[in-house]
Amino acid sequence: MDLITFGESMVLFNPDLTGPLRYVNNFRKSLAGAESNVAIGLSRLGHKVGWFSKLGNDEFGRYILSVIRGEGVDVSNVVTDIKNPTGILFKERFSHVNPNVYYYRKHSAASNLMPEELNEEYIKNAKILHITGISLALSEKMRKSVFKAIKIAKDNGVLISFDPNIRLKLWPLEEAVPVILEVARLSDIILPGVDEAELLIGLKDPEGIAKAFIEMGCSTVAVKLGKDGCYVSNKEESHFVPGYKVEKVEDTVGAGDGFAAGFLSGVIRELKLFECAEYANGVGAMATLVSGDMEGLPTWQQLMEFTGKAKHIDR
Ligand code: KDG
Repeated sequence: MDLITFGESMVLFNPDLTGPLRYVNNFRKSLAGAESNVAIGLSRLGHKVGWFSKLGNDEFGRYILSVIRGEGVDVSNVVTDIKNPTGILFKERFSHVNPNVYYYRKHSAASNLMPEELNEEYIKNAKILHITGISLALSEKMRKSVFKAIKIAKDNGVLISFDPNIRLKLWPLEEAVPVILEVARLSDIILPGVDEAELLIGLKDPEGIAKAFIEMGCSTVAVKLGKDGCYVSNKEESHFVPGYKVEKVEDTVGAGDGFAAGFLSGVIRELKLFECAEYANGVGAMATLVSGDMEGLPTWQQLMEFTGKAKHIDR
């Protein structure tokens, strides 16, 4: 596999109206989950990707499995939980701010994924292991699973990519910071948002942030700057890479996962740091054009057209 990742995927219920959920009667069902978003993004970009988790023995679990499998992602290591249900979440949309997210995932199947349920061979044989801070927040078991996966990866020369993905609805900042920084120190590639970095290390300027993570031991840092693009750095070079202008943002949730997929696609293709950043910005921007957490993620051809590197032929 070019990359494997694991974490909780959930059924997302998206309201058909803006405003408080108590007035909404209709929802569109779709898929959410930071790690599966990255896996699907990379699969659409043409890579061999695996995702695993623990799913409930229920219709929502079967739905998630079939969607992710249908996107061409390997799901052969997914575990079924006969006791606990698949998690779900609702979005609540208002036109002036990012959507609110309400989780129903306490004691979910995924938060019960245990270290002994990891397939060592599967992790050992991947080029990259991608993890996020969401898994660290879910439960003690899941946190231990992440640290075990990191250990297997490090012992076998598998590159570790880490998106801190701070979710303050899942754990308090005081608990999150030391754990996330511990994982950051073990990671090769780190993809923090500029606001997340401020929460983690108290710095606001992208150059200072990148320098701090490189001093912690990361070899590559991509600081996400939202619509302004990103700042990327490794030991040899650094660049500010501007973002792409989009006409109408439909949904910002999932843009960071799109960014990760675009960046990691560049890493897998062994592109220059600057190009990895361009593609990260491109996929991140495209993810915001469509409602839903992963629906807007492009194929490689679509990304080339969006970034002006190929011509679009519409008929
Ligand atoms: O990054 C997008 C994710 O936040 C979303 O798909 C849901 O995984 C999710 C979470 O835990 O918030």
